[in-house]
Amino acid sequence: MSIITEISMFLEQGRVSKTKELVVHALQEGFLAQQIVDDGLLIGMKTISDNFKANVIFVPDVLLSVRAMRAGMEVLKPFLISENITSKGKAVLGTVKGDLHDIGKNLVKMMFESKGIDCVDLGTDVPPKTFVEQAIKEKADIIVCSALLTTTMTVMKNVVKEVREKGFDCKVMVGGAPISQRFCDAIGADGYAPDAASASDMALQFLEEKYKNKDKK
Ligand code: B1M
Repeated sequence: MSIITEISMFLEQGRVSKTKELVVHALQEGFLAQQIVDDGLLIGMKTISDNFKANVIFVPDVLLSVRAMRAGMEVLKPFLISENITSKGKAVLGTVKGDLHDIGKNLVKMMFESKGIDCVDLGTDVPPKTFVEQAIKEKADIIVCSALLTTTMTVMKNVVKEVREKGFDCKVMVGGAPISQRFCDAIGADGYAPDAASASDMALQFLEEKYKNKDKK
């Protein structure tokens, strides 16, 4: 079994120190940090996510795997930053008002950072006004809204409304278990992504498009 597969396996088992130890070894063996994230940590997290949805595993298992993911990412962060030396843009992220679920949002943040996108994390329970005020203050290119509850997903509509009313040049991306492309279209958001990896790919596309013909400020 390759060391990268072992990393996925230990992450799935929620083995925090073992995951961290193997990430260190993988770096020593010459694997790129990005490869360890994509083929090791995120593959493990995808299995966790799938098993969770299928009720094969439960909250404590997820929380342990998330801790293992964080431990691995802590080791990799400096390497990811140096592999992506220049910042590709900035995003403000948060879980919408009334909603305290942050595991998915934190994964999105990690993926963005691993792709060289600076992140300002507003945390959970974030009102629409705060998303927009902070985006303007930080000169962000993208606002990322996460929601896990059918009762809070509607808050995203007000984030879009607030951004458009302020006339601020910024994409609004939405995601989270109850969100769909149809919902994204209905509220006029710029993009929906079903998971953290595709969210970061979409964000990179938006940034490439925005800075194609102009320098980043
Ligand atoms: Co809650 N919870 N929870 N919960 N919780 C759900 C969401 C629920 C589906 C469980 C259920 O009933 N089966 C249900 C919602 C039902 C509904 O609205 N349809 C629910 C409920 C009802 C509640 C409470 C109301 C329970 C209560 O108190 N009666 C309460 C609400 C509190 C609040 O927020 N105000 C509550 C509380 C909690 C805990 C605090 C115990 C805990 C959260 C801990 C934390 O986040 N720090 C918790 C948890 C852990 C869950 C489940 C079990 C797991 C969620 C999770 O972390 N998944 C969840 C059941 C489930 O999903 N099967 C459930 C793993 C995570 C990696 O996936 O967040 O979906 P996810 O992120 C994915 C994608 O969605 C995507 O990327 C990630 C994968 O790469 N993504 C984005 C997420 N955000 C994105 C943003 C993007 C793009 C992609 O932007 C572009």
